[in-house]
Amino acid sequence: MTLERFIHEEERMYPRATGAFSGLLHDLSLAAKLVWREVSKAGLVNILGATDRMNVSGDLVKKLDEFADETIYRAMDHGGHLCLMASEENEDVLHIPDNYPTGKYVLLYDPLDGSSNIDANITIGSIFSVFKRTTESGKGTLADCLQPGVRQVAAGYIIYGSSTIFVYTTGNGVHGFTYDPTVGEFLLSHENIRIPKRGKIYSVNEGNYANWGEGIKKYVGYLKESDASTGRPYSLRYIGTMVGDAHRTLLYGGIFMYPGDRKNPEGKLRLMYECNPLSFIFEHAGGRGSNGKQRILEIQPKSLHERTPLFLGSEEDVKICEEFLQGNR
Ligand code: AFP
Repeated sequence: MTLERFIHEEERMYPRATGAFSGLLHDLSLAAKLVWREVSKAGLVNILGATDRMNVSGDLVKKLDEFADETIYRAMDHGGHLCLMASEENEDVLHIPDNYPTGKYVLLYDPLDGSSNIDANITIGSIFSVFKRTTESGKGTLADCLQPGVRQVAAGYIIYGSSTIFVYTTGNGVHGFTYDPTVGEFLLSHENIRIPKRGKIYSVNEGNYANWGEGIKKYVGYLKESDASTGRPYSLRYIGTMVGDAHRTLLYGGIFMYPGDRKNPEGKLRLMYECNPLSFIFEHAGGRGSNGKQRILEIQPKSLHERTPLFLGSEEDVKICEEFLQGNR
């Protein structure tokens, strides 16, 4: 079962579908293949290394980030399905060129997540989030983007790891497709992914411990205590690429966290480009995404690049974490 066929079979469940949504997913899968092609040969061509430009988050932009950013934009700009895009690499919204038609969807994407891992040949990924526009017609506006995550109509990521996997949901289960370069297609490999109710792995940058609040310190202490009945002590795994850490958490269960701390009260991860799409996927796989106080998907965004603390994973693990954060344990 190829990704293409799967998308078309899903479309048949909606007799009134215009095909726009399927077209959009098709364009995204093409963008994923193009990015995969460059990522997989990054060590061979002179594409590794930094450019001299800083992005809006103040990080040094890598050449591969620029390539992925442009590739996704150009794969998506002319299909007539989108009225607007926004990328983690660009401060403002990205309009559809005047010579192309606009459509009813909005795309937000993180073109290359985990870019500081590129030069070490460690797993990286791309993340996307799709909304229906809220404005009636014409060019989209910022308001079309600033919708709470619960209104997403699709979300997904592509993980460029030991193999390349396209994981997405439109609300009918979470499905994963592994890229087979010999046929040039993503093939269904992980149908209807369900995250275990509780896991045995936690994932967090513990180097920030000194700046954490009491709740998160206590929770991580709890995970390290020995108690066979709850699978503790948990193992620690941390890649530093959210897509990689989240993908492992989705398959094996447990919890991935990027808490706020004294230096960065809102943490590091971006609500629109990282936390919303991953929370949408996790919820549709039976998991939970929280900022410690509130469901991530219910946060009303105020700006494109805002950040939020994130606790993402198995339902029971995230609930216990919330209890510690709220001082109830
Ligand atoms: P980069 O794209 O700058 O490597 O950042 C990756 C990321 O946004 C996310 O993918 C990781 O989970 C997180 O940052 C890692 O951040 P720390 O290096 O602070 O642990």
